[in-house]
Amino acid sequence: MATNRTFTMLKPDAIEKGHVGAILEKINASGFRIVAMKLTQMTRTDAEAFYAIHKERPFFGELVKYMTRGPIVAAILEKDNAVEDFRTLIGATNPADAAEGTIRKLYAASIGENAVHGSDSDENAAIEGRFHFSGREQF
Ligand code: FUP
Repeated sequence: MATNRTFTMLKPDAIEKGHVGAILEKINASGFRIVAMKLTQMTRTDAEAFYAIHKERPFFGELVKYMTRGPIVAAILEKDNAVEDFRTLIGATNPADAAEGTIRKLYAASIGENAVHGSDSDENAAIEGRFHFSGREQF
């Protein structure tokens, strides 16, 4: 079923390398509207909870360290078929496998530091949006 919202994070490597402007430009040019957005930094507890599904994986410790080492930009995006279209825009998890022109192909260094997150389902988009944005924000 088509939906209209997804959730993204521009990860610490994207901010460190100064790619925030270019990535947001691409997101806007691809027809997504920014519904909510903030610069924030995840605590270790935040990152462990956000990525709890991966807690048994060998890369979990590195993932938590990476996601907490500096600020991220968290945002809720709106567009028809948002979840699927945003996954297409960012490309494969491993930038080596990502299609030409995708955000990860352009800006990600490796599977471990892949510049951007995109929700993988409508249900997770709602959960992840709530994780980062309290009910106080108006959107
Ligand atoms: P994605 O949905 O494309 O963000 O990818 P996953 O949910 O499978 O993975 C979440 C994050 O875990 C990735 F963005 C980076 C990290 N990861 C690794 O470091 N190594 C792996 O083999 C897989 C994922």
